[in-house]
Amino acid sequence: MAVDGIPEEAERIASDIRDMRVRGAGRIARAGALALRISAEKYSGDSLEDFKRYMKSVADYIVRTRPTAVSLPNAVSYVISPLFRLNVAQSVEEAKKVVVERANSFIAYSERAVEAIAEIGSRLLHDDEVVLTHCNSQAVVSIISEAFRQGKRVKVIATETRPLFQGYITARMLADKGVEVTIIPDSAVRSIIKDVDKVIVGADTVTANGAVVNKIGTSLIALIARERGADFYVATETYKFSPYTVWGEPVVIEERSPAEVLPGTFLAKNPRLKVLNPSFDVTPPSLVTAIITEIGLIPPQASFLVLEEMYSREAVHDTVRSVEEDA
Ligand code: RUB
Repeated sequence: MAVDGIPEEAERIASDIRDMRVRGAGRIARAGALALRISAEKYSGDSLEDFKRYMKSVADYIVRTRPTAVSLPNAVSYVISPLFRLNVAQSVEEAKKVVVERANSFIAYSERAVEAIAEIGSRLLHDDEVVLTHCNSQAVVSIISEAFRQGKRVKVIATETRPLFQGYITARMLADKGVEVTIIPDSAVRSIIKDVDKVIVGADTVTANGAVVNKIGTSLIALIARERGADFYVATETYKFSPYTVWGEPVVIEERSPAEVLPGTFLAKNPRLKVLNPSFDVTPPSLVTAIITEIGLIPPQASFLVLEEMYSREAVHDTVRSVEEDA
């Protein structure tokens, strides 16, 4: 249920995330931070306690839009958690300023992180290599684009990515930059893996033990890459590492509508048919060569250390180091 008084723009961002007009874990996180900023800026009451309660409901509402990518609760928590610390703001105006600054800081950090990942990841790619990717990840596209910009003639194989075909977005983005891209059906991966040097995929969540949650089909590709001996890299910003998994919380795998898999008319004619449409799967750390992050290339087994570095005991809910600290 929508939140009373939530501005139209923030409501639109929530429905854009829910209906996947805004998609991909990084973009979702930035959109969530923006929705909180807009909600704070447009708030017109003068009770600090009411403002905090209102921001908490907006935050919960935004987090509920899609369940799997931890970048969303991490971003939301980064933006509003200071409000709930003692003496951070004495008035609604001061509290609004805190939210606006934290949202801007998150968005700036996130954009810089993708650039850093592009820089680090591009060093792994060499002239004439063939890279296979799955779904549409901004982190992956930025790595391949950067390698291409440096003059490396990398070729890309993009899976279609059923049922919503996000692979077409990847293919178009890279082809527009001049990269040679070949689209394959998801089921062709094992047939073409002999031509692939490296697999690079994005992530929605990385757990404390280094398992990677990404678009459905990713774990099959990882298995095939292992069978063939091809490197399997994951490109992700550190705010996709899940602090919740440290405490044993399972990652919720989003189950989407059957209508994404089969046309409604077919379903209507076959009412006894069941359709499963899980949107993500889990790749175990043993199948991941390394994780490319903005703080460097890390083995999946070091994921807990990344979380430990990101979270101090005092501020367990701050999900990214502030841009100021970093500068
Ligand atoms: C997108 C997906 C992407 C990750 C990483 O799934 O699985 O690989 O979100 O993307 P959906 P990015 O299309 O269902 O959102 O690197 O852009 O954050």
